[in-house]
Amino acid sequence: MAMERTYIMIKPDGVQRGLVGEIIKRFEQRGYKLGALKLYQANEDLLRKHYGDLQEKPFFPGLLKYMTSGPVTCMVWEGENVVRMGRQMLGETNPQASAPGTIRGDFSIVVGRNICHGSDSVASAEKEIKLWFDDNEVLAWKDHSHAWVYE
Ligand code: DAT
Ligand code: MG
Repeated sequence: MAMERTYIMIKPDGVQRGLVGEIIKRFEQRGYKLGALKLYQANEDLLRKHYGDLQEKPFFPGLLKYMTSGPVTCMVWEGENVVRMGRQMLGETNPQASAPGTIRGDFSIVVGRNICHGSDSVASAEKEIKLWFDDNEVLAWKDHSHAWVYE
């Protein structure tokens, strides 16, 4: 299985509710490696690019308002199969369909306040990482626990 990168973002409700540390902790403890991290105020332009496929949806104006209502926390996480595993850790889009033990299943109730974003494919992860980070913000570094996480 190839090493992958995914784009994980804690949405404004997750930041406001003090869940940044909890969410970082879950990815760290699983064994994934942090590649980039920043607190960021998103604007509509960037969000239209990020959520390009949803622009025609009736909830899109509300989604823009929500996502620009305060800072988000932008992260790159790296590791084996991290795109799919990251989505699994987040839970379903609708928190009420999310199992307990997932981030959305543990910390949220409605789809319009679902706490976090995770890339849905390797291709969208690479696109989203480029969109939210400059090249020099994403770091390559040697993780001392690599040999203890992987065979
Ligand atoms: P996901 O975030 O699980 O990848 P998505 O890409 O389909 O889900 O939608 C992006 C976000 O848009 C989602 O996290 C919350 C919002 N959203 C999706 N469907 C919605 C709906 N029916 N009503 C309100 N917001 C919705
Ligand atoms: Mg999505």
